[in-house]
This record gives sequence, C-alpha cells and structure tokens, in this order.
Amino acid sequence: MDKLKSVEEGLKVKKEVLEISSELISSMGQFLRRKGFIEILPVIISPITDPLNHSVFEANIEYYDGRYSLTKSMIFHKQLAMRIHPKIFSFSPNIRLETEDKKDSGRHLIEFTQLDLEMREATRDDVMSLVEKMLINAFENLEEKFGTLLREMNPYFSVPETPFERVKYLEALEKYGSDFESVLSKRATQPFWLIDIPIDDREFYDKLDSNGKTLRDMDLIYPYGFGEASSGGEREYEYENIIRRMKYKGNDLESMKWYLEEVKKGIPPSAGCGIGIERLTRFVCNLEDVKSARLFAKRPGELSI
Ligand code: ASN
Repeated sequence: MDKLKSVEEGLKVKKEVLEISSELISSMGQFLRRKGFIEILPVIISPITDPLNHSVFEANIEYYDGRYSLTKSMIFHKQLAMRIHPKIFSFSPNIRLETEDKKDSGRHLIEFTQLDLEMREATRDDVMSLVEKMLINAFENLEEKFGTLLREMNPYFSVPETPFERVKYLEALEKYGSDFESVLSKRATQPFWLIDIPIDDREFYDKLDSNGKTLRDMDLIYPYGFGEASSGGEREYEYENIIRRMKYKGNDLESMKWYLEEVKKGIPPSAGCGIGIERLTRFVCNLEDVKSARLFAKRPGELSI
C-alpha cells in the first residue's frame, strides 16, 4: 500500500483557495440562473457514459444482471435533458481512472468536477459567448471580494477581455507543430478558444462540420501554460449520423444501446461544454498542481482519502 497517501496530503489545501473556489462555483451558478438556466442534479452512475477519446481504467459496478459505469462525463444525460428544459447546468463529479503517467501533468485528477452546461438549439458561438461572459462575471466578483489576496497569490490575475481569440486547430498545428497547444498556452496572456478540432481528436458526439474533417467544437485554453480549461461543441443528434460517427471511432454500439434507443425516438439539437472547476481554481490561484485546488484530491496512480 505504498501508494496510499495520508489524510494530511488530502487536506493540504489552503483555506483561501477553497474560499476562492467556492466563490467561483457560486458566481457561475448565479450567472447561469440569471440567463434562464436551471441546475440539475448530477448523475453519478449509469449504464451509459462518455467513451472519451483516450483510454482510462474502467470504473464499473455490477448490479443484479446489469452494470453501472461511474460517470466520465454527463454528455449524454445533458443531451437527453434537452427534451425537458432548454438550458441546464450541473456541477458534475466525473471519475476518470487515468494512468499514472499523467500523475505529474499538474492538470489531472481521477475525481474532478466539471460545470457541465447545455443549451437547446444553440450554436458553438452561443456557448463561447456565454462562457466568456460567465467567466468575466466570476472574475469581477473575485476581484471585488478577494482583490489584494488574489494578487498576492497570482500576480498575473486579470479580468479577461472579450471576445477571446479563436485559433483554428489545423492552422496552429501547421504553424507550431504537434505541441502547439502547450506552446500557445505558454505564450498567451489571455484565455483563448481552440476551434475546429479534427474528427480523430474528439469523441463521436461533437458535430461534424460540412467539410467532413473538423468538428463544430471548441476547447478553452488558459494562458501562462495552464492549458486546457474546457471542451464542448455543437452536438450530433441525428440517429444515422451518430451511428456513422460511432462506427468511425470504433465505439461499442451494444454498450450504448440505452442512448441509441433514445436518440432514435429523437433528441433536440444542442450545444454545450464542461469547465473543470479544479483547473479553473488552479488557474485563478496560480497553483503549480491541480491537486492543491480542492480537498481530497486524487492524482493518477495514487490512492488518497
Ligand atoms: N463536458 C464535455 C462537453 O460538454 C464533455 C467531456 O467532458 N468530455 O463536451
């Protein structure tokens, strides 16, 4: 059990960081409510979850004759929720049992929370513009409540300017090579969007552009080398397209039958994204590792309380 960390490790988080994180959560929730969103309760276990675009250890629970998976992301439940309400969000706990090579990335926890939001009939631009306003509102509130303290923790803290720059994935790849995301993040002083991500680099559920190569999606990237903040996009919602995309990706159709049956009955078009709370806290507080951004942080390859 040499990988078992002590209780103290999980409790090595500054009180101020927790206060700032709490303020971020509260600001963003209030902002979304003002914009007509409702908060839905998160789904922790389900027979369906996000297949992701990279492999992680599976986290399943056998139950009677069936099997539940722990939520990797609430993407499919967000799409289904669109039948009931046009604007939803959830602070969604995600379990992704990442391999231990990600332990020192500074950005990975195997249990984390994302503010997952989804809007019916929306475009990628609608989501980007909403997120920009939501972050600016949250940063302004932080400035007001924690100004001096925040600047002590993070000399680079500033309320970002809108609109955030939009960088096309393939153009950046050509210009800066395969490490472009990290190169651009390190040289940036403002958050920016990475858009039009190629089909091979993302899951099947982000909508394919009419060019057949890139997706109608986006990642938000933090400056000063903090890297990826959020991913999202417009969604595939038509049965035939979803089946085609799943086959292209090699996803297991059988394990997704619950979702596919509902898609066949019809789900509305939508767009949305998820923003990692611990990464946002890390960025705002200028923390070296995301493990210092929450209580009871669990890093890849470790057991922790
Ligand atoms: N939350 C993301 C989205 O809305 C999905 C993910 O976390 N992989 O696109």
